[in-house]
Amino acid sequence: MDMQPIPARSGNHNMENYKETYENFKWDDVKGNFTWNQTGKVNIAYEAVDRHAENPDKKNQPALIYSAPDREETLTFEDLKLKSNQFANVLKKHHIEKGDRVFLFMPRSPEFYAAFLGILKVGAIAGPLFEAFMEQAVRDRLEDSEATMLITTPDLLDRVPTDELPDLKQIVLVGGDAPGNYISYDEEMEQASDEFNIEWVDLEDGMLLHYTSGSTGKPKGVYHVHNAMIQHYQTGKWVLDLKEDDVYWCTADPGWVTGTSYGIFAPWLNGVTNVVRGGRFSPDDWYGTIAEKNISVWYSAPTAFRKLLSAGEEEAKKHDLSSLRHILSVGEPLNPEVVTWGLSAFDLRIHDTWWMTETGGMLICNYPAMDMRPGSMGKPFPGIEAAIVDNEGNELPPNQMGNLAIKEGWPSMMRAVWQNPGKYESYFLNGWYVSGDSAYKDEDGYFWFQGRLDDVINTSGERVGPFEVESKLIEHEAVAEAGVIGKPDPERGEIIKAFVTLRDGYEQSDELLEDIRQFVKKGLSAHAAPREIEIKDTIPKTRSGKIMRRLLKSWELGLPTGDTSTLEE
Ligand code: 6R9
Repeated sequence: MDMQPIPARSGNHNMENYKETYENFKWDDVKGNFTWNQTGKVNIAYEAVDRHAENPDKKNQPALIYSAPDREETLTFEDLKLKSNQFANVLKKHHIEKGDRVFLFMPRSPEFYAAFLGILKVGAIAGPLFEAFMEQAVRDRLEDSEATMLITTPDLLDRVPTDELPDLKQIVLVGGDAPGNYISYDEEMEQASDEFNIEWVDLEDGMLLHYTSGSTGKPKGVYHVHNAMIQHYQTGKWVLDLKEDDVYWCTADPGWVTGTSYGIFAPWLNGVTNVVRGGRFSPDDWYGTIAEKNISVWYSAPTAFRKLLSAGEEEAKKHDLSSLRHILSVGEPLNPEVVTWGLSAFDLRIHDTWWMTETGGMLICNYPAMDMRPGSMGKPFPGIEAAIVDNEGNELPPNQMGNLAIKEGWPSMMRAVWQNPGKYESYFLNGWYVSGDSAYKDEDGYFWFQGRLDDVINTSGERVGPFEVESKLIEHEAVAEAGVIGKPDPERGEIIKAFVTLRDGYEQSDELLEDIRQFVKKGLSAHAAPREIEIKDTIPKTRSGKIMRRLLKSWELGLPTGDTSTLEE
């Protein structure tokens, strides 16, 4: 679909002199917005919350509006400061120190946000895990990070294999009783003081571990430091276009990077009211949330927009969505069709943004201040040098497809892959961070996403590593070998398709296929469970034993199979 550019919004946005700003911007200029620039005392939680709580004009402003079908609660910046102080005291009482890994495995709730900030206030490293993870996914992440404390709920406890996690010394239970050796969140919070001396850290000290999937091996721990606040703040200002009286809603769960960088840090660093909606997605619920909470800035994902689109425009028109003034998207390619739909459903542009867990913050974006070309991810953020490079790290001319790469060294860049320096190094080539995405850049500097260069699957905006799914599949008693690919799907972007061979004595049946599917769902997570499973006689492998997922994909899509010279007999 070829569409005309959609013009910039005129006036009244945070990036007024777009061209000038672009040319003159230096990351150093952003530092003046933080108290540490004067005091030398650094902590991202202080900048995000306490700073506003100490400002008489802001302390009573709602910081968090938590809303779920069964619960509504509002915390001001002052409330959030005190609650996170209390939790920091709980952590101190239980000997959590700077640099310790403290994981959170629970649904979004006010307790989650207080605990998350408390972890940062003691200088520890927070590891948020998506609540839908099952035992294997939880175990892998806690094992690799050597987390010593986990904060979870009684419901989720049976997915935490404590006897296999020798480093995990303490578990805090949120809600309900805390038997035996468990620490009760409610009881300890009641007793804890709401005064706390924040642990001042270095800008380069760790604050966050997000596990994410690659094409090989188990998920890796992407390590972020306090310095990321510089990027969270400034992209919040210029891309999310946050202003102090906005009511902002980021739909992502903090188990994913969007839910921390832009579901916690960007709004609060900018002193903006942040809405968190719990419960399940439905068009009525989401439109209702916008209308009821008067959402003005909304950051979501193509998969959600596509579902809203298929629900029909009447569904949108049932609600008063007039509070909306700015909409953004991340996670997958934003189809031009969706942009067109957005124009008519909301009378607003949907602004695509591109970035990754590893980049910690937005890098290529559509700004309110620029003309948008539907289908393009936009242009690099000021201060970001992006290019298309070949496999040797040489820049390619416009309109040539290649590796989307970023010049090393932006503020929110990951600083390590946890316990895996080799993996970290492998991202960099010739001074470039190489993303694993393919793209091209047009003559005017707009970037256009083309696809992944590795086998990573993007299903409904969630990154799934085929290796993790294959490993789980072959644990099933009937499965001998497995190969997993992403298969294009109009609503979900891709779905997970598994090819498996059966062990002797097992026959193909619908029950068996469903059993295998459920096995992955219950062992790993719902979003990693294959929607399609196909039985094969053999799984194609290279002579060195690597599964040839590319070949499986070509077969599936009826494409030419290309070079198969490395195929095993
Ligand atoms: C923030 C986030 C990263 C991968 C990335 C790319 C895909 C993200 C996109 C996009 C097309 C966009 N992706 N944004 N593809 N257009 N605007 O999503 O992080 O979960 O690590 O995923 O998602 O393939 O490499 P993460």
